[in-house]
Amino acid sequence: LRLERDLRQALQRSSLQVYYQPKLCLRLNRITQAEALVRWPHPQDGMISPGIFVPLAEETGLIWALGEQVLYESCCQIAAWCAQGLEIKVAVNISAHQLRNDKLVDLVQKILAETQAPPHLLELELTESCLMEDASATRDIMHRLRNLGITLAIDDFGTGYSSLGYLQRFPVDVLKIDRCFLQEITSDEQPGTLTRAIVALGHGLGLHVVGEGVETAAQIAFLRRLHCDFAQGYYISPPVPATEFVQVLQDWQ
Ligand code: G
Ligand code: G
Ligand code: MN
Ligand code: NA
Repeated sequence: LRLERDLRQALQRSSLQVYYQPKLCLRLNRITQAEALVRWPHPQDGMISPGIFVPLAEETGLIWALGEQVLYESCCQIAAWCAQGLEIKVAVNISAHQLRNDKLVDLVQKILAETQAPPHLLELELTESCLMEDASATRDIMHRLRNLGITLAIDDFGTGYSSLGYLQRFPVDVLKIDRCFLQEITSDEQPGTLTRAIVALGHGLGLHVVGEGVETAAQIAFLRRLHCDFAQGYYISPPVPATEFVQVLQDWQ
């Protein structure tokens, strides 16, 4: 209850922060994208993880305000990087609660217009569970979002309980392989059968594929051999504040 009150206050004061985790383009060997990850610097409890307060925000209806602030902040950052001559595509996490509301399309359109962020530099990350409920309404919202010029990714791919059929029914551009699949790759001898299969599946459908949770050189080498498109994880960089992002970008150049 205290946490809910504090979160409400943090949203009123716009005190949530957005960190950016780089994604390495494996073809160019450069950082060209990032995932926006919200952070809450709590006055007493220190930095609180979204793993704790995003579910709270979903239960209390605060997720709409939270999502709006993260989208706005991310689009401002896209525009700020563009002004510095940096084209960084930013992916924002969207929860099922937000996708269910068809005001999401208007919100994204309004924020793109206000911030002047180029739509092709914004991606939304949806989880498989987003696609389970009310398929036709969700598909309609996804088509309208894509008509704004943005792209859509499926996050944590392979951990949902969905049938694979939805990949052909919903308009998606990117698959993000859940980090549990890469964890089994501990040396070059390891098979990584599921990772290999997911990359082939994604490419077969004409999608880009992102390997998540890359923590070792062996894992990134494995993704390169599979011609996976992007790698994301602590081996490349943890999520960092925008002020540190350009340094990480240069370190990888
Ligand atoms: O950053 P971290 O690994 O602690 O994130 C934990 C979870 O919180 C992840 O599943 C991530 O997708 C989710 N998350 C992070 N930022 C946001 C956000 O802005 N909106 C939503 N809906 N989820 C987020
Ligand atoms: O569910 P989602 O994929 O949005 O979650 C992203 C979360 O994964 C972020 O909160 C981030 O802190 C975490 N993360 C990012 N890279 C790594 C990694 O290499 N290993 C692990 N264990 N977690 C990671
Ligand atoms: Mn994500
Ligand atoms: Na993920």
